[in-house]
Amino acid sequence: MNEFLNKLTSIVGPTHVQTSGDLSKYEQDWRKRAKGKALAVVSPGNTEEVSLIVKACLTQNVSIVPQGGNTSMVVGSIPNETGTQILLSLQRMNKVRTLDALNLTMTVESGCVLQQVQQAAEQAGYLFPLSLGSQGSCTIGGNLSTNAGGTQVVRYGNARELCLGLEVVSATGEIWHGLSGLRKDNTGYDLKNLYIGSEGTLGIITAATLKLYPMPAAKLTAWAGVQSIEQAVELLGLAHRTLGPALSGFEVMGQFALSLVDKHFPQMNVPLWKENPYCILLEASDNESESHARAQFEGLMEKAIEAEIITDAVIAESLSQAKALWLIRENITMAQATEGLNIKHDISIPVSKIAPFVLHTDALIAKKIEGVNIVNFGHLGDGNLHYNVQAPQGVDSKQFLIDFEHDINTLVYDSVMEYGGSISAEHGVGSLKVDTLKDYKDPTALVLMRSIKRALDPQNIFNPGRVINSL
Ligand code: FAD
Ligand code: 2HG
Ligand code: ZN
Repeated sequence: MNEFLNKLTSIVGPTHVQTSGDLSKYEQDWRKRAKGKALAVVSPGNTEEVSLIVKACLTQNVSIVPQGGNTSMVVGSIPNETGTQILLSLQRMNKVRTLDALNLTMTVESGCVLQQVQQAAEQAGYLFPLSLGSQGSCTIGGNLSTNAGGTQVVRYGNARELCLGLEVVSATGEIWHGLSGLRKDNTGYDLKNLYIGSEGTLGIITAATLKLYPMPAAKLTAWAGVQSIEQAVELLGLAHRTLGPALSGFEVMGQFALSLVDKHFPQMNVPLWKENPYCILLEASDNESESHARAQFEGLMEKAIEAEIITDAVIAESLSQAKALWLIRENITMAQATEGLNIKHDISIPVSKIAPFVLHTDALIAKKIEGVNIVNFGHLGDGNLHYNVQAPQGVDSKQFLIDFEHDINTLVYDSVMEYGGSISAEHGVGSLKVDTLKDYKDPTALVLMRSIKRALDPQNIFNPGRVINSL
């Protein structure tokens, strides 16, 4: 093994192969659901180094766990406990390579932090719309590998839809130069879309060409209270009809989720939560003007109040007020983490079935566990709920997971299937949902997925055991 580590050192330099000291930021997932042990943490500085590392690992049959910002929700980016895998951190590969204003694209290395990509686009006068609560730490490589969603999908699509080309190191260590900025290219199988969403199991993404958009002339943000999940869905329909393509964000937040923000971040002054079972955060992005956007937005709110869909609303009057409203939404995850572990479900349901799903599933869970709390919030505009289940007041959250995680998962995912949904909308499968996927994914799809894995990674060198665990 020493010879192998020397080989890695000769590729990336001695300071970029770590085998001792505190490596917990690479070896432990942020929710502290699992901790692994790496043979070494290796941090390449360019694509050629990644290629040489993969070739070295192939000769020794050492598997590789790629990692960006390690913000995975599903324990996808840490090594297992064996101490035999290398952790490949892409964080040093963080250059913006080019920005092509006429083609509306930028090409960045995969270790660029999402916020850095957004800022580079903004400095050139453009918008890169992918937007997540973790944007200060997650990387674009991680976003593409998980096909991340976030809060702007209703208008711009998820990470897949924002990517035009990739550079990837394959499982033979070859470099696929696929950084095209083309919007049309029908020359065979869509390799880019195989790698996107593959969670590091098929290849290492080293760079990407991303779509840029003109900066909207105006953005408007509102916070509204509704009395039921049915009314939340009704408001979404009205927002689509009134705003058309200007609707750029539509988030739902249940009362218990907001009570956690109020409890752990009282300085945030959460509006309207005490008197409404759900609140909605709406955003419109307009390409015409502030006055046009405001007139349209205020029209929507008036209609919604007249039709008694919403009880009350606050429209942000300044950028800082809008930011403050978004900060409340983005901090629901941290408020949950402060409260203690809960059972997370990142689910997708057709929008038309969201209300019946929530009513049905809420009732089943309440019947099963007295006093249980449901942290229900998420990207309603995309039919994506974070339907998380929290221990009743006074019950230890770790013990709650030991006692109920399996049964609650079965209850929630069975219900998701009944309503035509998916067990992962945006966070992916990682390790946490591998077994669940086997039970809920179409069996033919699983066979095809295994064939793809065997064809592209015959030695099972990339992130083994994630997404699919038996080949
Ligand atoms: P990591 O966690 O490091 O890795 C994720 C997966 O991608 C792993 O399987 C890893 O092996 C693989 N991978 C990473 N980089 C590469 C690469 N270059 N090549 C190949 N494989 C690679 N997710 C959403 O979708 N929407 C949200 O709204 C959202 N909000 C969040 C809010 C908070 C506060 C937090 C903590 C997380 C949130 N997430 C969200 C989850 C997470 O941020 C995303 O999954 C993100 O895309 C992961 O990026 P990362 O760089 O941290 O990847
Ligand atoms: C979000 O939308 C994230 O804020 C996190 O996807 C969801 O905490 C969660 O369950
Ligand atoms: Zn989310």
